[in-house]
Amino acid sequence: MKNPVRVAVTGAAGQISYSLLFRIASGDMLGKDQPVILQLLEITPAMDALRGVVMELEDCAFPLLAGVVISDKPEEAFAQADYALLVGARPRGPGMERKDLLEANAAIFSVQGKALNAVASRQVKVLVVGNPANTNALIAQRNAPDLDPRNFTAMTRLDHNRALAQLAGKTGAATTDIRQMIIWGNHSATQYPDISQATVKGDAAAALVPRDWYETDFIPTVQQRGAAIIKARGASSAASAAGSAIDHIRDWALGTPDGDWVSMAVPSDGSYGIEKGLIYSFPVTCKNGDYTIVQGLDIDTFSRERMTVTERELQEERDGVAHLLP
Ligand code: NAX
Repeated sequence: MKNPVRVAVTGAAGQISYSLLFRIASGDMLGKDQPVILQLLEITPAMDALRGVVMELEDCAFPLLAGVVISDKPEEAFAQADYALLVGARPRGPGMERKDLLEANAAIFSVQGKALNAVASRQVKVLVVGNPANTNALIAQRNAPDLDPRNFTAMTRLDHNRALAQLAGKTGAATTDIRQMIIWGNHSATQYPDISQATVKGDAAAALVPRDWYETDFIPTVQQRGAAIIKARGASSAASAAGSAIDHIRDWALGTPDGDWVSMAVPSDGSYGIEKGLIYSFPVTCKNGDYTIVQGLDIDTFSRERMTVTERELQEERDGVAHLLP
């Protein structure tokens, strides 16, 4: 058996974590031969609820769960962490402006970035799920100058999976028949779900569906799926968000399949003309625990316009918290 790895999860008493923790502990994320130690962070008022979650984790008697640590102090929860899933965030409260939300989260993610910098493994892989995820990841990254900036990522895998499901439904295919889906940009309603490179059973997806469906149905449905789930369920996506976080870390750690790629929001290196440094969702392949942005794709005018809209939104979010970035 391998040595256990340390997986820190924030917002551990929340609804996404209620699905996520059990799947990590069962081996869905890092493999059925990889023991894990869960290091769970919550705010002080949620520590009792978190103790209840830990009781349930114990009661599952997961063979791979080598330990559980709980804390309301980031320096304890992130100590020597190999993976950090930053799920907890401040939700938008009544009367809160977008700017207030950005600032409240900037405060949380700057503290957590500093703590990761101080105590996490030097190779820690960070996934930010808590919204606004891309900008929260940027804030954490900037506050962790001693860690590899490339190891700070944000989640657009849920959007990627939603796009696969919509295209599969329309073409009568299975999601596993589809390759090379892309989500560009921000995890928000400006994201650009792009099927121009996608194939379904080897055929170009764009030739299989009406252009009008793609532009006026597929794109807005994927962009607005989170809101549709809140409307139907009375609560935001949780199990699907947890599943996508599992997919994101699993593929980053263990690799993407040959001939396919996934979408991850990662620090832009200037690829496709996207401003360097923004945490922007690109198509990436993963191998040996590292990711590479897919290069050389043709970008037509339709795509370029949408890629720029979501880039601008990320620039605005960043400029809104610029005074809090070191
Ligand atoms: P919940 O409100 O159920 O849980 C969040 C938990 O985080 C709470 O238990 C809270 O006490 C805790 N928390 C708040 N501040 C914290 C801090 N400073 N340190 C540690 N814990 C803290 O929300 P949930 O439904 O689990 O969603 C969590 C986040 O994921 C939200 O920001 C949500 O908007 C975001 N989402 C992101 C998605 C993505 O694709 N990137 C999709 C799903 C989800 O909407």
